[in-house]
Amino acid sequence: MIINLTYYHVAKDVPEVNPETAVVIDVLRATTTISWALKNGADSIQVFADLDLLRESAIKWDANERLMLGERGGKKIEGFDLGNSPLSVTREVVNGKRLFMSTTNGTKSLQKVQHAKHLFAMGLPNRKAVAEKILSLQSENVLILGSGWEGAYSLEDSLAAGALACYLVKKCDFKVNILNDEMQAALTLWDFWKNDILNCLKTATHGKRLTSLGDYEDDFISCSELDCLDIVPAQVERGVIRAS
Ligand code: 3SL
Repeated sequence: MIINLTYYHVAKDVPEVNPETAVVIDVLRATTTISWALKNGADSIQVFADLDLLRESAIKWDANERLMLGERGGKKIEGFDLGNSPLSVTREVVNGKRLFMSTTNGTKSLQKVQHAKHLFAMGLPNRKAVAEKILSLQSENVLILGSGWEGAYSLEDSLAAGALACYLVKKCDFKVNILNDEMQAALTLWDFWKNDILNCLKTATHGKRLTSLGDYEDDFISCSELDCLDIVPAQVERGVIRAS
């Protein structure tokens, strides 16, 4: 048995094939928010790239059981219930609800690989949980996709891709093949920053963007915490994610 690992840092680079297992990463902050929302009892999260489609779908849902959340350019979308902070998806707010979500980059990455047999969303807090799920599935081909920023590379997603690959290489009883240079570089990046994750997130361009928008210190802390969540957000039907 082998695991072949490939990493793409932006959706447009992903080849038009349906991967067996895909893991989407948006450390700052979509996949961290998704993981915390499910941990805090959200029923499910439906992701959209298009805001009109999101509104059309949300309106059909019982008003007491739905929330619209998301951001554009880091800022909450007007008329939405929540922005995209992992701190906002508390149990009191999300428990039992369907979350209709759209973000600048993360939800687009999730849509890009929505035809994968298994699709998971991962941030640093649930790195171990997702890695253990992959090992239990014995998937031979795992495609890891970062979200970047509007088509550009992001340091923090590559860091998390390296963190996932590092865990798999260490814990896997069988051979792990690193299939592309991006995956190799992500592993090196993880090795460099693994003891200073918070600083890495703040150094990243998107970290600096958030810092310029206001006080995001608690978001940075939440997004940088490693292996503290036992949640595996998994796509259960096209565009709909539940805890598994
Ligand atoms: O780009 C995204 O998908 C977001 O996660 C960005 S933000 O951190 O909410 O600004």
